[in-house]
Amino acid sequence: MLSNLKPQPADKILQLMQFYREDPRETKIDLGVGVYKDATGHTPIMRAIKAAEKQLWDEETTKSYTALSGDPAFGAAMKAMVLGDSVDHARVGAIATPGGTGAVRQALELAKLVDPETTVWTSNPTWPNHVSIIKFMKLNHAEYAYFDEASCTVDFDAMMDSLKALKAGDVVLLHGCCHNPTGANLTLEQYGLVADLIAEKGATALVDIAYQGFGDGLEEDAAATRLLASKLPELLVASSCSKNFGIYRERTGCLMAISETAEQTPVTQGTLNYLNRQNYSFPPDHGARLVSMILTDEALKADWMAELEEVRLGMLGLRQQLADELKRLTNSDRFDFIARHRGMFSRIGASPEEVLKMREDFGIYMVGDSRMNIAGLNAETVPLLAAAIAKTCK
Ligand code: PLP
Ligand code: TYF
Repeated sequence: MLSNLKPQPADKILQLMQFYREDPRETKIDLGVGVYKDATGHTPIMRAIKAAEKQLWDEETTKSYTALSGDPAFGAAMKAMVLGDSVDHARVGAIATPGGTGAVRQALELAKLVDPETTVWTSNPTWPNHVSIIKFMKLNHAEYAYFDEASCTVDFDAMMDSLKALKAGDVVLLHGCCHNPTGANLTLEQYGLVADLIAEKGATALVDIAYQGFGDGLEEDAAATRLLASKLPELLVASSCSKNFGIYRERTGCLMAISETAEQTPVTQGTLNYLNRQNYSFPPDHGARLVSMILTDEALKADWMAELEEVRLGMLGLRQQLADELKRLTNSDRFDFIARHRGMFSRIGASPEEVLKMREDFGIYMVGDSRMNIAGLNAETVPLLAAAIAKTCK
């Protein structure tokens, strides 16, 4: 059997991590994989996570199975954090999943269960794993226009134009905030217009929200998801705790499925539980438990929010510094979009050749589509990056 296997294509982002490690230059700068790093290049464990882990070590009395949905307290805490009071929580089914990726996968499993012929729409571009999972599951895939390469902003007219081709039953995958890989986001008003179109066409929206708290703030970043939840009869939401709680390797995510009525919820919840059982049985608990401990304890939550805010403001400061430096060096406002983008990433509109040249000449590692991780910078490396961009990008 195994001798029949063919090599699979490598993940370009993870491959870049390897290239970076192998580069001996001391001045190299890692702007690749989407992991938060502080000014020293370290990915810290958040204070509230450490505190919750200590408390858990003291208080946890069993490691027995939880429930197929995961701990219901986690689902409740995630509904509150992501959805707020935009919908009656009695309409929301929720399962813990292995990371936000698990939540996306389970959302697509749900769509496939209803209709294996369904078409899933993603933005062009999107996080590459969206497309590879859709294809791996043999679902139909379509793309909607999203990014204007010249201005590095959202081309909203083109987006709406492509979504006119939506059919009833299609699934539209939207980034809830902090679009990956571009950093360019819809305004709340535009999300509202997208929601109206999705409703008119009888399609289903699937929101992937992996960076809540990294853009404009914890509440602000949830605003689009909440608007969609309040406007649409049904909604799927895949939420990740990897970045905003800094618990990447714990694999903590949540899929929420909002039914039109509370009467539907038991069947929706039962189906989510069933999907967990078919795919991996009980979901991981450790990260989910830390998250629900933090979100339900006033002091832990306040400390977590304060640290998350430091992280967010740090990235915004780096954005502004980089945009200012590029304005000075290029004597133009061409790169002003970097300060207007939100989240960890900005796609800066450099060609693959220019990206490679910056890697070879300056040891700057960004993804081939010219996506850079803002958190890979610090106040000292921003001028080096700005100089490299100004020298390399036509
Ligand atoms: N969705 C997007 C757009 C992402 O960038 C990520 C990032 O890692 C995820 C989902 C899921 O992350 P994880 O599975 O590590 O929680
Ligand atoms: O886009 C990123 O960099 C993050 C991390 O297969 C990531 O979302 C990258 C690739 C991958 C899984 C996670």
